Amino acid sequence: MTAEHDTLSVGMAGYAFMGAAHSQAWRNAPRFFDLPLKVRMAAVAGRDEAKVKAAAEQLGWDSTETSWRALVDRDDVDLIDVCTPGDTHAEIAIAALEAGKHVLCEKPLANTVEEAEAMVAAAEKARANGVRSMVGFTYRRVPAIGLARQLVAEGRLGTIHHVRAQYLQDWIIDPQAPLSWRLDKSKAGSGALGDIGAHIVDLTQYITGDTIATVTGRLETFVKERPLPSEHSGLSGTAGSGTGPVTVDDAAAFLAQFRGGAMGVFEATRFANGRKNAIRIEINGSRGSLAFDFEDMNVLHFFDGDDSSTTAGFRRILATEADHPYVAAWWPPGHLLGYEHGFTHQVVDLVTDIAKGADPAPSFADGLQVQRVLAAVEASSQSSSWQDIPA
Ligand code: 4PW
Repeated sequence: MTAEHDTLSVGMAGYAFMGAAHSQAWRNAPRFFDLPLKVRMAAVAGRDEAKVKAAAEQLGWDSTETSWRALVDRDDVDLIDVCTPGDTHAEIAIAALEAGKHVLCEKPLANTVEEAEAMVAAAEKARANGVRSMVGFTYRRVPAIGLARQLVAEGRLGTIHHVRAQYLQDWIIDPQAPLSWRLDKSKAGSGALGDIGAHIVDLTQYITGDTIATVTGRLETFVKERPLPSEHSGLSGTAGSGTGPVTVDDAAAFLAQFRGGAMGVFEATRFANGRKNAIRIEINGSRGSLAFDFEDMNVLHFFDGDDSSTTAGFRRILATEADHPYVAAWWPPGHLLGYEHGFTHQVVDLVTDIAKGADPAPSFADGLQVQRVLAAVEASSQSSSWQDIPA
């Protein structure tokens, strides 16, 4: 921690889409929530000096560095927030943990199981010295998702039989959409599987409190060659001249068996024409069911099997009451929250745990477990077989 022990001083690596989302979270969390520590947005790092300076100005960082290593070396930085592509996660996070800095790392934790294992080992070693780490499965922090988990934990769904989850996007349906880093295996590790499939693996395990034991699936790349990008922005960027091969999956589909006995059906795709960021989850249990869609993220649908059959039906719960997770700090009921609030809630939980000396969740070990599921789906697609995930 900094000279003043009441302040958590943050350094962020990367400043694109995720960097912007994290920046607003570091800025807003102390303004809306009563945090146990002050937050200082000390520095942001990026390779291009002019661009990183402009980003710092726009996103609200006090200073800049042109390498992540310089950020890790700074004495006035207590926490490193890793918002870079997956191929750099392990190197940055491990160096930061070894330097005694807390780490928040974007998902998926790494590009391979081996990298994720090394990150977990570094996190466990650093933990002995009070250093904390967390992986950014942000959608856990949507109030309706928190409510879903609560209902399952209270037994309102009974024994879970079915877990159905889809993450549907369409931002590369145009074959002329450029070959951004998310379509390059050496940078991203995998495609729809790791980028968005990782979220539904984490979310379903989080809501049910169960873990996936075995999977069988298929990966598909519909467009195998794309224009090289002239510029990256948002998810995709703009096309330049020349083309290159797409080295990741455009879509992934898999079946899963949960350890507790539930059957899972999963689908992650960037080719669901018309679906922008639909994270759809439906869970059916012996006592009830619930359903969620991120494109209507303030709502949780709940079917209570104990209701009288004459009036039973899915009820639409608007998860904006003060007693729903995180909501009390924001607006009156019915005044909706959005995509960015999950990132803010993530910062709130992380800062609170750091101050308390508690272990934040999801941990790097949770990130490794998701990575193992992703690797198993990939192996299953290659071998047309079921693949077990170690407990
Ligand atoms: O939630 C998704 C992310 O995890 C976003 O829609 C984009 O895809 C950005 O990264 C992933």
